Amino acid sequence: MRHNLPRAPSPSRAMGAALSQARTLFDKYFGNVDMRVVMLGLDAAGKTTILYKLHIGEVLSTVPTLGFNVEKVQYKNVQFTVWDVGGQEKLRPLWRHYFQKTDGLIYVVDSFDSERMARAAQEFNAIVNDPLMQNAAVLVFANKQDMANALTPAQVAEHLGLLKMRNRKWHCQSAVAIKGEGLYEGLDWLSNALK
Ligand code: G3D
Ligand code: MG
Repeated sequence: MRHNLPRAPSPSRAMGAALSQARTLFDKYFGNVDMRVVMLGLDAAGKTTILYKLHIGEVLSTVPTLGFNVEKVQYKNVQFTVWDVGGQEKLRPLWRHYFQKTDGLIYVVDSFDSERMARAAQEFNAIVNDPLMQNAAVLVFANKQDMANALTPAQVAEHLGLLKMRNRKWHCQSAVAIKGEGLYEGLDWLSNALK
C-alpha cells in the first residue's frame, strides 16, 4: 500500500533569519563549551515552549523509563535535558540519573499559578539540595509575566527561597516564553555563571 506522506514545509525566509539570529546569540553565550543543562519545573510551567523558542535544534522526545517523558536538544556541545517534576514520588529516584554532571539548572515557574507556587517551591528545594546538584548554577525563569497579577520575579524568588540560598550562583529572570522574552537574557547570565 502506498501512502502519500506530507512533505515537511521548507522554512520561510523570516523563519530562517530568526533561526540564524538565535544561533548567533547562542554561539555568543556558549561558544564551544561542553555543558549539560537540565531544565525542570511543574507541568505547564512553559519548559517545552522555551525549548522551541530557543530555536537551537530538533527537540527529541523519549520515554526512557516507565512513565516519564524526557525532551532533549543538543546544540553543538551544549545538551539540554527537560522533564516535568511534581508527578509521582516513585519516579524521583529515576531522574537523578540525569542530575549527574549537571553544570546548569534552569527552573521554570508559572508566575501566574499562585495555587501551585508552594508545590513548585517544594520541588525546587528538593532538586537544589540534591548532592548531585550542589555545583550547578541556578537560573530561574519567572515565566508568564504577560499575565495580569502574575507574581513578580522578586516574589517568585522569595517563594522559592532563593534569597536564603548561600554559596550558590542563582538568578531569577523575568520571562514571557510564548513571546521569547527574557530567554536569551537568562542564558546570558547562565553562560557567564559557568565561565
Ligand atoms: P511545560 O512544557 O512546562 O509543561 P508548556 O509547559 O511549554 O507546554 O506550556 C504550557 C502552557 O503554557 C501552554 O499553553 C503554553 O502556550 C503556555 N505558556 C508558556 N509560556 C507562556 C507565557 O509566557 N505566557 C503565557 N500566557 N502562556 C505561556 P497551552 O494552552 O498550549 O496549554
Ligand atoms: Mg512540556
